[in-house]
Amino acid sequence: MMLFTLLSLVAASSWLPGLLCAPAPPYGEIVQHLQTEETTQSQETAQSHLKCDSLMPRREWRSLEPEDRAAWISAVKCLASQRYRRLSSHQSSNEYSPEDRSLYDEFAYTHNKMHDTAHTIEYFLPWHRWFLNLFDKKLRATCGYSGPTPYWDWTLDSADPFHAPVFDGNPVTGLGSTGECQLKDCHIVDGALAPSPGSQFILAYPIPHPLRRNMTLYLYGDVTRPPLNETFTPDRVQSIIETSPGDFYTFQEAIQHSHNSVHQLVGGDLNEQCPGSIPPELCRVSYTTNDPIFWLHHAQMDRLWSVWQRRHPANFRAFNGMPLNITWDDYMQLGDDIRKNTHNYDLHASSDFMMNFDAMSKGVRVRDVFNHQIGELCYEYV
Ligand SMILES: [Cu+2]
Repeated sequence: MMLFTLLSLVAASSWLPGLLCAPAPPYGEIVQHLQTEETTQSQETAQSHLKCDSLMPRREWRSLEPEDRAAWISAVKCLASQRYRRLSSHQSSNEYSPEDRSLYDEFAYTHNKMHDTAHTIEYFLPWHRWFLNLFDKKLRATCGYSGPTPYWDWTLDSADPFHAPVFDGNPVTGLGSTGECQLKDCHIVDGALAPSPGSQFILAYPIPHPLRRNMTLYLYGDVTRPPLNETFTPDRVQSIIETSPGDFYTFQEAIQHSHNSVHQLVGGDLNEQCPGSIPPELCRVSYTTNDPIFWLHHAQMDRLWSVWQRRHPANFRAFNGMPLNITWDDYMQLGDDIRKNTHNYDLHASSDFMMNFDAMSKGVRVRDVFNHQIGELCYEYV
């Protein structure tokens, strides 16, 4: 799939004169991807046979019984204990060390392989919705887990994220707190994922190592910056949900800022901070999924998309790669921003786009994940 960035269009000198004279400006292209009522109805009809027998409840981490927390953690550790040598259609010989891979590492591998699709801004939420579903299916099929992955509602912890229940140090039910950065290269030292006799949670990428965290309120430790938790307060997130009805792009871009702050606040693997023992050039791969917090964090992102989808009738099937209400004058003014953020703009963003999951899954169209209560998804947020 070729992704046309707006920059490539703007930069194409042969295209510009045509643009300026054309009867239909790019604005026409921008709006053509809006979902119409007609397509919505036909899609609903086509998908009516995909009704779920029941919906699996996806719950907030702190509301789980201790045995349910322990069950999820132990299923994750089970995946990490299964040795696995992948068969990929995108096999590459030297990006990762071939040894010591687990089924859990397979998710880091796929996330890295598909990084551009998954993180080109318009496909971010739909791609991760299916990716999380693949992870849940693997937990159930391989490790005897019965539910969907829970979510971490970080808005509830924005005032004091360091003491969030997800960072509990209980050796069976806790995901552990921040790492020991003075003596142990930020390896976590408490909770069920810390190295202990008879229990190792070792990640393969970028080199084999125990889970690392380096929690901070300030990006790069720079106290002159605004604290990271300002971006995910309940008020901030609520206002993101309330604004821009029908405009998926604007919603997703805003919520992605909150999302980024959580990665940065937790640090270590979740923020792809390179292990101290290797040169930075060996870290030019994505391994953020190493920290199991990733899955709870992305379940929360998925939940917020679901809340937004249900907040306004225009939201449920909304999908676009540019703000909807852009005028021709606005478009012409966007020039400088576009030059700075080329990857964020895609005039051809479409809910027909087939998202790729490497060897892990068939391709999935964006519009096929709009409704997580039908088809192969079948979960609800409670
Ligand atoms: Cu991702």
